[in-house]
Amino acid sequence: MQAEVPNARIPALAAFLAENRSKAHRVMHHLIGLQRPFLLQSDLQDALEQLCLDDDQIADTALARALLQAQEAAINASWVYLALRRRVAKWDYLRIHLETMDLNEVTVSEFLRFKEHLATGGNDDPFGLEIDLRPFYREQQTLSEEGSIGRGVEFLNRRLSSRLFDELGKGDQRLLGFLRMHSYRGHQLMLNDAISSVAELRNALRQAMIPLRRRPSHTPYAELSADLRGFGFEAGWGHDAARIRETMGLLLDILEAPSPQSLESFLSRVPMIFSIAIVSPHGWFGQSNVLGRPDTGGQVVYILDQVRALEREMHQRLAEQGIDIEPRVVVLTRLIPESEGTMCNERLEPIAGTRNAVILRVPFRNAAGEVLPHWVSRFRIWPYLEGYALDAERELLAELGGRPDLIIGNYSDGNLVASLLSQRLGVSQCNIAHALEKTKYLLSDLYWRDNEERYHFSAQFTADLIAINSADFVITSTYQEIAGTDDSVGQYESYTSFTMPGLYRVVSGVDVYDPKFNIVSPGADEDIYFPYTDGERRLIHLQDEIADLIYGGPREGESRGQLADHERPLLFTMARLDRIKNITGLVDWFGNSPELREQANLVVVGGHVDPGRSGDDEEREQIEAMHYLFDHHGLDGQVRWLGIHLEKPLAGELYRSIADRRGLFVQPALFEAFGLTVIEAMSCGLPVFATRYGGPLEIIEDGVSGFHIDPNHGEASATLIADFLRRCAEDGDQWLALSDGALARVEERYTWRRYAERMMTLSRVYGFWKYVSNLERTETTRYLEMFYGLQYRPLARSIAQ
Ligand code: UDP
Ligand code: LCN
Repeated sequence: MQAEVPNARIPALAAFLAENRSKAHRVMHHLIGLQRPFLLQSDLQDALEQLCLDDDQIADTALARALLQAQEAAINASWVYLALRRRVAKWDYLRIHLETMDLNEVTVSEFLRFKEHLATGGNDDPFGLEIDLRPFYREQQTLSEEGSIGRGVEFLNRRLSSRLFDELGKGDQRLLGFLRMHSYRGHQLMLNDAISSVAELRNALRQAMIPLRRRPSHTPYAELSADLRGFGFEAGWGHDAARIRETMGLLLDILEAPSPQSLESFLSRVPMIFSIAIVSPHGWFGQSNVLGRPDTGGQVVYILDQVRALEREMHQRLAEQGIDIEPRVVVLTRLIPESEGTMCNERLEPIAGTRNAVILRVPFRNAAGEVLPHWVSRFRIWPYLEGYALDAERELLAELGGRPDLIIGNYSDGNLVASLLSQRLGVSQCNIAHALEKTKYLLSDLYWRDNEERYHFSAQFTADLIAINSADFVITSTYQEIAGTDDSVGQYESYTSFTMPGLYRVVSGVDVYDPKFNIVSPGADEDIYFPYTDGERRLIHLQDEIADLIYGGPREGESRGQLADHERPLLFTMARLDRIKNITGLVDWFGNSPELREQANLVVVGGHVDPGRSGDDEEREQIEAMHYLFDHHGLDGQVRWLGIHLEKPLAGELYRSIADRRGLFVQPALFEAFGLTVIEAMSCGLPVFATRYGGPLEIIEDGVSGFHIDPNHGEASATLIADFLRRCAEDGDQWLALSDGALARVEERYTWRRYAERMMTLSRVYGFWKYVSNLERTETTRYLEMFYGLQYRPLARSIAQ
């Protein structure tokens, strides 16, 4: 790892403060005058803007530049503490004395302590627990370039291949050991006992290649197996002579001089993954009637599509390697007896569109061991997870007839259960966050106690820290999910340092330069979300139903608003009615914008129109807010709100129908971790205006494949949309260019085919890595076990069951 270059801004800032005391004082005085102990990035920027209006020389000072770099300020009567983010995940902490203008750099621990002091009104604990995982990060194992973040597997391939090379005999020996350990239900694969040393392996490879070269390329493995076995090779090298030759050639290359490419190609062929367990305990997990419910959103769509893609890929790889085994994928979720018309009370449900993947549901039990009948919000499930993990393990082993080869966790709860299962079963663990709650709610760590009753973030953030650090690898949908952007903190990065006063302080919780992070973006089901121009595949029989949904009259308990003018283009949005999705925000912008109201109608699909049908407090609040906005702005003739769940084929056709009418999709979330609806709309060729906070910022190239909007500036967003509609009315090519841009972007980056291919390769490379470097993680595991036992368990147990 290269030594970090010091932040050049700091000496410049010190000099400025010393030489321009009165100017500096003016800035500081303004910040103190805001009378807030904590200022976030946007507050600091607003304050600076204000100051620059009064004095245009401030903008070009070292102090202004430092404030622009600051993500946070903590202020008391004597000091301003600043957290500067020099670049992605590289932070400096400093403090400025308000009278003397002295500047000192402080450690992250000191910075967090100061925050604790302010947040608790001086009641901070000088002996509070400090969590620091830095000593466990091996220097040589971390990336150094921010551009490499999220491409961990490439780094690992390079390291692995050079390690195999450097350590010559030792590295080869490890590879040999790895190849000898593969078997399936007692059947040895790859190598048998005839080969016990690297020299024998090389020799056997050369010997086997001679007859193999003489045989026609398409000679099936069955005709070659007896000869190969004689040399020491079992099934797994390929389904025909050509493939076997290639695989053996790759191994010979590696033994000669390993390169990252040959290592990855070789490992991607090793038959290691026959069964996968995918863990998603909390929600309504099913194939129908579950979407749009609180807690059950994109994660379910993602997992079901993922299962199909992974099973296909596993099947294909096993077939190519000449192994006649049906891969298994099991989605482990919760059995909910009071299933409200869903299949969530069924123990086993086959997954449509797969050969034999299933949903396996295991119930939660209360402290008395009784099955919990009702749904429990994802924010309150922590006390059930340990018992769930044990029950699920038993059922999983019975279902698969053995342990899985990979465990994939989903969301904070699934990742924690995946950690427990992986640890107990000795299986590789992959985490997928979908959304980390920490960055969604401002100051959710510092003021954790205020949110405890409703959200129990203390347990969730603790679980996150444990799961992230125990995972063998982490899949993210975007770069920004890991490390943010130049201006914003990444979701994982936000776990690097934070404090929950009275609980513990984290000075190093996650290292986003760790090669465990990999960006593998999901796609949208291509059978459902295809371009509006694909006439042959269009579901024409749904057109009347869609026209009725959009333009029809009232639907009892399911709709509000009836569109008066049928000629206008449609703005469409669809999401769960969470506060963070900001659908009410969009309706408000629309209501407030005469330009938008003149040019377009708005169609909203989400939630329930009748608050009595919702079992979720936050959703009910949003429903009430929607009704208020309809009344307040008089929207009934211009907004159609459908509180229904659409089956996927109907939703796909709806996106396309909106595109037929030259409409737009709007995703106005205050924060969106990734945003599957954005991908779905784009896959249908529907131009998208989506939030600049979160995944859509990366998915969409502004002005090329959609537009970014700022949900905090509704008026500006409404104007942007209205301007685009006006331009499209004058020149239809503008709409077409955006639509084509969206289609091209999705095809290039967001497909399940690419996802499955990457995922299967990653699991093998990390499996190999785990095998060759297993010992090195023991210390981390022990530390995490302690953290689990002493912090997580009491927090989880304190939540009422
Ligand atoms: N969805 C739906 N009906 C609804 C709301 C959402 O079918 O009423 C689907 C939508 O098509 C998408 C998923 O739910 O596939 C939402 O995923 P996204 O990533 O946009 O948001 P999340 O709900 O996961 O936060
Ligand atoms: C959860 C979210 O909040 C979305 O942004 C993602 O698209 C979804 O999960 C699937 O990963």
